[in-house]
Amino acid sequence: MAERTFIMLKPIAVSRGLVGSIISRFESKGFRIAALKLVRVKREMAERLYAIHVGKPFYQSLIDSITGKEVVVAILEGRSAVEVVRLMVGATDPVKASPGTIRGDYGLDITSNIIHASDSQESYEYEHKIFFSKDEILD
Ligand code: FUP
Repeated sequence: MAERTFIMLKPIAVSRGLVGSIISRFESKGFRIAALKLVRVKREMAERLYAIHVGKPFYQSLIDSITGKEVVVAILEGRSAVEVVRLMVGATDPVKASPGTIRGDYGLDITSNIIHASDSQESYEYEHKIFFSKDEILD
C-alpha cells in the first residue's frame, strides 16, 4: 500500500542548484510527488520542525541554518516511502553516509546535510502539516 513521507531540501541544496538532481532521484526510484513547493522558512516553522532537538548543543545553529532561508519541501508517495527515502538519504553525518546516498554524495557539513526526511509515520504526520495545507496535497 502506498505510504507518504515528507522531505525538505535544505537551503544549501537550493543555493547550490541541487534541487533538480535530488528530486530526480526520487522520481527515478518510482515515488509520486504528492506536493512540492519553494518556501522561505519562518523561525516558528523551524522551531516546530526541530522541536524534538530543544536543549541539544546543536539546536540553535540548526534553527539558524534554515530560518529566513529558502527550502524546497515535498511529499513523496510510494511503497514503504518513509523507510526507502531514509535509506536514499543516508546517515545524519555526511562523513559517515555511504557514497550513493544523497548525504553521502553531496556534502560534508552535518548541520547543512542537504536534506531532511521524516523518520517515521508519526513524524510524517507532524512534519508535513508545518508546511502544507490539505488542499496542497494532490491524490
Ligand atoms: P536525521 O533524522 O538524520 O536528520 O538526524 P537527527 O534527527 O538526529 O538530526 C536532525 C538534524 O540536526 C540533522 F539533520 C543535522 C543536525 N545535527 C547537527 O547539526 N549536529 C549533530 O550532532 C546532530 C544533528
